[in-house]
Amino acid sequence: MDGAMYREILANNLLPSVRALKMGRGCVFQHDNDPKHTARATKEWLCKKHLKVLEWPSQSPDLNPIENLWRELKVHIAQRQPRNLKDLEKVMMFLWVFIFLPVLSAAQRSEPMFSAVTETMLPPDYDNNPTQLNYGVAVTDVDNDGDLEMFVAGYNGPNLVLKYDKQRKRLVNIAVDNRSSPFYALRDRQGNAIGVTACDIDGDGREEIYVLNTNNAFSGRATYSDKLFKFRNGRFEDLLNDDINEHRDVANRLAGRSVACIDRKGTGRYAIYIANYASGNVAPHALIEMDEAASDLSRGIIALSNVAEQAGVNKFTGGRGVVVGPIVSQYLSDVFCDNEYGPNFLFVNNGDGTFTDVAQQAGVEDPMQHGRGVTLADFNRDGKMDIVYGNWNGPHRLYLQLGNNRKHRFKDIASQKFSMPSPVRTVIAADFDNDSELEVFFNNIAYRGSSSNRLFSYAGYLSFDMVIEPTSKSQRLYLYHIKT
Ligand SMILES: [Ca+2]
Ligand SMILES: [Ca+2]
Ligand SMILES: [Ca+2]
Ligand SMILES: [Ca+2]
Repeated sequence: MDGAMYREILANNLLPSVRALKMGRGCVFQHDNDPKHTARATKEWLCKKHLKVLEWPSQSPDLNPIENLWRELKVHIAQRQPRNLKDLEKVMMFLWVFIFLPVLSAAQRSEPMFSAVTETMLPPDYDNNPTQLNYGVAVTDVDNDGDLEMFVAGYNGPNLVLKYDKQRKRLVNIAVDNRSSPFYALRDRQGNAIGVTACDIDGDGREEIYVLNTNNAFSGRATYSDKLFKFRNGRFEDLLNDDINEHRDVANRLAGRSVACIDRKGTGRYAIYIANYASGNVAPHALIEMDEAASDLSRGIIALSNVAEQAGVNKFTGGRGVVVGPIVSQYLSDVFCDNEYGPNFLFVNNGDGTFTDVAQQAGVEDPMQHGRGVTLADFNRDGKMDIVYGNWNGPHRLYLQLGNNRKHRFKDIASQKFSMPSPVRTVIAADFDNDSELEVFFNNIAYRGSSSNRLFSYAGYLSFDMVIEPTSKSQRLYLYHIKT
């Protein structure tokens, strides 16, 4: 091709394109410093047609990414040496489908999905992001201003309440170390919290906060009670510490691992499900809720009861994970627990707030494995809730629900890669990248060496994983922003 031919191409294609696309006089034309582009005749022609040209640095490499693809194409075609036009077409089609499409989609995926924003949004410091072990988070409107905060369960330090400060564009801890703060009680340094959940237990429209404490006991009896915080008298106070509840001996002084809220009767008043870790016949699973008959809301008296026995969930096991939702029920909530040293529970709501364990019939007992993080989602969008959880250094599970209303059945469809054992803790299912397919995030901990977190896509099948970042023993909170 020479300059004249190039100008002919521009005349036949560029001007009609500018007109067809209604780009007008503001448009800027881009080409590189190839001699036929920079020839005086070409420059004059572009000037005469009033076309602005993007200035291009001399000796600069091609900046248009498509050029890389053209180069690859040339190399591959040269290797295959097509002898005629039909041959060339065949080679091009082959290259496009088997070489370039996979490369392009891989290139899109290799672009990190997350960016770290800890340094700007939650810089480590003593008050807001202290160096400590944190063991869980609940999202709730702690200060009742209509925006959500993050309540972080501090294990060897205070609990934190992280609120987004719009002026400073960062998260700040509003549970400050000051006795006059309405949030002071929430810090509860001595609790060694290992879990937290928030829901409205008395039906007044504001959520209470339940903190599961260990005080260094990991099975059986604990020396320090859990706390159930309600905003009352201008500050958060522990309901379990009220005289009436002390007399009823309702406080959970047992070692547990997970908590969840459940509106077991569909009344809008929630109960707290506590997955305790039994030692022999001490510490069955517990279910704490307001005893309406014994309470007097107008006088601020909230009597609590442990109703686990009457609800049929007071089982002894190594409780680890618990998740609540309409798993097999239409509207009411069921409960799934993945346990350690024992079969899992799938408590189906009998319709009256009592439960029957159907884990064995449903095929989700998994009795030889030790469950950890668990979550619910409808992965295949068939309207039936599916269950995904991690087993400690054992195969991870993705149970798709198959059964009908009369017979509950689940099938583990985890691929080899997905199920690969790891020292897993938390499992999250969400559409992280907004492509309307769910991803599953496995948070692994450093255990006898480092271990990467993993993120799996669910696109009809589970196949590729993506290393986010190896985690070491956590020392402060890290915050990631999902790129959009
Ligand atoms: Ca708030
Ligand atoms: Ca409430
Ligand atoms: Ca499903
Ligand atoms: Ca997605």
